Amino acid sequence: MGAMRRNAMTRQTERSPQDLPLDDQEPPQPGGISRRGLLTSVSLAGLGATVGASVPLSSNPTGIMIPSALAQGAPASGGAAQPSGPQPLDYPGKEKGLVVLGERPLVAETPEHLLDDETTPMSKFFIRNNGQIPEPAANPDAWKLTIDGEVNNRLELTLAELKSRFQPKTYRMVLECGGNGRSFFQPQARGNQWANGGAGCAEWTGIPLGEVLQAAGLKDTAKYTAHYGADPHLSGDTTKESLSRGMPIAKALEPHSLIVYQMNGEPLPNIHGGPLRLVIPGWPGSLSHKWLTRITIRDREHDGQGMTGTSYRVPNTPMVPGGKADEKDFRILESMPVRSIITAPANGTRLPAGTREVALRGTAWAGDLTVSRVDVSTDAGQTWTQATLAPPRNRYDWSRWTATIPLPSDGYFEIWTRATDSNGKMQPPVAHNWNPQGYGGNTMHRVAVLVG
Ligand SMILES: Nc1nc2c(c(=O)[nH]1)N[C@H]1C(S)=C(S)[C@@H](COP(=O)(O)O)O[C@H]1N2
Ligand SMILES: [Mo]
Repeated sequence: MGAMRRNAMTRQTERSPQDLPLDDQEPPQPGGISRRGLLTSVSLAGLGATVGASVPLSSNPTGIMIPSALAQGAPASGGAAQPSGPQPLDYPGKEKGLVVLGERPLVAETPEHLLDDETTPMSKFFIRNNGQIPEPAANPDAWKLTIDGEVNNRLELTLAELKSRFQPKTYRMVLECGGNGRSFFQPQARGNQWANGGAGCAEWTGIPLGEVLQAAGLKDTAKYTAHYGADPHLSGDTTKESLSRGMPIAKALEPHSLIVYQMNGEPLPNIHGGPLRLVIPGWPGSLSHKWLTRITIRDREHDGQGMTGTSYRVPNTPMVPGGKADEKDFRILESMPVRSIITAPANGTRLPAGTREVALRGTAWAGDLTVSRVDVSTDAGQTWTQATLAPPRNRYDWSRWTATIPLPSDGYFEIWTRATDSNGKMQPPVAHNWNPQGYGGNTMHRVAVLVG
């Protein structure tokens, strides 16, 4: 993995011969290996030592999981990753169990079984970049943020001034990539092939964005934000933004929309946008701008990098999967859909013969909404058992859940989980509302266990 490490460390100085596709538009990985296959082998690798033989899963072309005997592509178990297999992340401060989905820009996801902590530690938190990773700030307190556009008083604040002028808030909140769950779309959608690990839930400390906007004095014409950061475009072209998204003023004024400088009580690390980033919970992670330098208030919807075409947009009229998109009929994806994942046992766990029940742990969240219930099944959804939800700490926190379910016999089981949101919408069994860049995929999560 030395080579990977070097790549990660030298990325900043690389120059691309041509513009790489941006905003989750990377083409599918060569080799045709499905993300589900890759993920399986990753969790198996982590399990080999403690549970012996493991139970690979993969998927057939309809996206339904099938046992390994019928699957192709995934290495059998254990050992070092095959050249074509999952690439463990090698990055300072990060667990090797994270899986690299792309090296340039650096993108890595957290396998579901590593999201088993109440609060996701920095070491396990997913990474999503669209451009280069900037050099760490030499003097974080001198970092400057500008608020301009449709405001009465343009503000230029250092991080030190921001901290001294405003009252900080700390909330535990889910940050989730808009493409989370993308790998479950059929046919394959464009972009990083996330399973369910393009998400994490950390304690974020910062200043409510709304208070800073009020201090700048929003004009009546203020309608939408536009976010800018210090990460250079992959090509090195200084006239281009790696990403520049925005949101309606009402979302910006929500008390949980924060300008963040601490993650889990520590100064925000460079890889997560330190010293200063936005955290805009419930909506696609791309709104949570890292290395934040400027917010421009606009009198209309933003049209920056990642706002147009089919980027972070979904069709109003359901389209034929794989068909041609009518971009005029697309709308911006706002609140993320409901999702539940099983965080223990890990996919591929082998339980001793005679085991007749299994304790499950998991977590669920629902964009702007709350999770009203989580159910689990061991018979492909014929019967369901309701899980017990722990109360979230604050709005936008995830809901940890537990359940104990009977295992009627030895043999092969798949445990399924599905969450229902506070509007009564439940996760579907297959990815729904296909779109070219695969947003909003929230299929039920499944793990395989073998008893005996
Ligand atoms: N400046 C900047 N901010 C950014 C991005 C980026 O490429 N550049 N990526 C966004 C996307 S798509 C996501 S999902 C989150 C990921 O945050 P993380 O890397 O801290 O997990 O950051 C967002 N903020
Ligand atoms: Mo994202």
